[in-house]
Amino acid sequence: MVTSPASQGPPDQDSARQVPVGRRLFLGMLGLGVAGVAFGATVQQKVGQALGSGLGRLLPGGDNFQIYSVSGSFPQIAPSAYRLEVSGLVERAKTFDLAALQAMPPVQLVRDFQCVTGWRVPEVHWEGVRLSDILDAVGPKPAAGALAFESYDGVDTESLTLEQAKLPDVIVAYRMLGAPITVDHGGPVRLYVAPMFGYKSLKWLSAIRVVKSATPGYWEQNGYPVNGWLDGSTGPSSPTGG
Ligand SMILES: Nc1nc2c(c(=O)[nH]1)N[C@H]1C(S)=C(S)[C@@H](COP(=O)(O)O)O[C@H]1N2
Ligand SMILES: [Mo]
Repeated sequence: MVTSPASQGPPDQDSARQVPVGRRLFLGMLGLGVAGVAFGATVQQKVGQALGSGLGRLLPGGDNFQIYSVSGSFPQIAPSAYRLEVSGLVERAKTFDLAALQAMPPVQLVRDFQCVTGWRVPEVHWEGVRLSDILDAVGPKPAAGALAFESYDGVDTESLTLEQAKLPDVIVAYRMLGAPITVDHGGPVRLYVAPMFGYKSLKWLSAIRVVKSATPGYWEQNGYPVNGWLDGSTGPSSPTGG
């Protein structure tokens, strides 16, 4: 599964975990020409430990994700140090810590996770809070039309229109695969945009800026389709064919 041609049989969890993460990452980057994918030895070691920690046994089907980091690093944020800053065109800018997010009404989703490069993980469990609940807490101003997302990695960015952000299956997630989100998967908190391809689900989410209109994110600037909808449609906001 690490080389992930669709023709391969069921992935072997143990051999998958033994493949150095730098290699997994490199494979994921082929064709994009993205720079800065080199890993420091320490990071590789830490990630190796994370991957060897038994994640694959938490769920039937296992953790068949490929691990991505365009910055070449995995930000280590202690849960107690985590902050999500929400600002911009809002009535009440707010900073949420992990406890504040966990005190909000939780939502659970079980969906297939799909990267545009072709790999897919069936029935991944997620838990977090609706982005729409966070928006309700800050009160977008009338001029607000989109959201810009920032990562603790300082490199990856994403965007959604305000309308997309209000969909009930767009969440700020703090659990994934039946456990708190691990560092390699973008923990303590990442975005999970269920109706779109994986690149929209920004890891190590640090800030949400409410803005007037959407600016293409990192992956879109590197050639990924701005249309991130999994079903290839133009989405609920504009009927297919429009
Ligand atoms: N900060 C950050 N978020 C990211 C990425 C990344 O490189 N950096 N890669 C994206 C892509 S292309 C995919 S498919 C998923 C992969 O999630 P995973 O690394 O947990 O498997 O994360 C997305 N979010
Ligand atoms: Mo991806």
